[in-house]
Amino acid sequence: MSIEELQKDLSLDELIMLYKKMLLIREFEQRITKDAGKIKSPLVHTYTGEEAIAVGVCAAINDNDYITSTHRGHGHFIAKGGDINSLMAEIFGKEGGICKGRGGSMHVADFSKNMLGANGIVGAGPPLALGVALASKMRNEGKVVITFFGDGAANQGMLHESMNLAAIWKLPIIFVLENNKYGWSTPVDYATGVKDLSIRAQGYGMKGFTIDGNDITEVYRATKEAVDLARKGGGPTLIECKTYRWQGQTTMDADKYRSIEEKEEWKRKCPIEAFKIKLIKNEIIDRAIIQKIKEETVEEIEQSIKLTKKSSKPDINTVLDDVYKNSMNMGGT
Ligand SMILES: Cc1ncc(C[n+]2csc(CCOP(=O)(O)OP(=O)(O)O)c2C)c(N)n1
Ligand SMILES: [Mg+2]
Repeated sequence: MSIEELQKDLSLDELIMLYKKMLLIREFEQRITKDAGKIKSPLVHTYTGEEAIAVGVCAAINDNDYITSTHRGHGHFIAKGGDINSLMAEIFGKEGGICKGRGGSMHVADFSKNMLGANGIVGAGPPLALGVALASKMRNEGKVVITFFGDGAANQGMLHESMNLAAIWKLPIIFVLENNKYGWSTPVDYATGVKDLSIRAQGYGMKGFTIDGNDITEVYRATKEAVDLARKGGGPTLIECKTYRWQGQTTMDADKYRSIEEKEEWKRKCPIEAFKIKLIKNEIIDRAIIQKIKEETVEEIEQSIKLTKKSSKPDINTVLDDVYKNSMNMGGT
């Protein structure tokens, strides 16, 4: 999709915001990667290289629409409008974190933004999203639900059960498959018998597209089409976004299973650089604006590091607060 076409939907400020958000995700994660040793849980999964997906998808939905995320959830959290100070503090296990330091990187959630949570269980987001989409339909709310998941999760039974139910009940849900070529160290072409995973949509009677997940304009266009269909009662869509993660599976991964050439090839397809070049060509931003955005972004992140350092550790006496719901209050037994 060209920038001119995108401009029919988005203002200049909104286009620049897409660039800023991708950069914020990139810089945020590169900064925490430097401090990874201080994070209590060593399993921090970065989204570096995949930023166009979260930002492009979230630009095509409304604030009151929902998302469910994965173990690689910082990008989804930021793209849905989550506050980076509360994200930073959560990752470092501090009281000021969005889940008061109880969740950590893999369980960030911001219900005030309808970001329903990252999830340490691969493939567990789609069935949760299915329930939310069913509620939206039964209450006639007109809200759509996006569920992000990976190529590894694409082979999980719960995903397929969710796609089947979503299709037969025509639920307003969009399955966003982030195909970064690996499920941990397992290559997708070893684990899967088809070239394009979106073909699986046909087996459930829903629409499916495969797109370049590093091109934010394509991600936006495909999501918009799926959202329009879902809001009209046309049911779910599967969007497969081809992409690549630049870093190891986690900050602890030696990452020996991928060649240097392959990593370099994908770095040349950087989603942020690609969008930046399009914006410059269309005279929407120039070198001075780019520099200013970069400086502001770095400053914002440094401020959040300072706030995180000041935030206290959760008091051990409150360890069970907000973790269990009193079943009597829920009408249970
Ligand atoms: C049910 C389950 N099985 C296995 C794991 C261990 N695990 C964590 S991430 C991961 C790979 C997931 O790959 P993919 O869905 O492609 O997402 P990506 O990490 O590439 O973003 C695995 C196997 C898990 N967390 N949950
Ligand atoms: Mg993967």
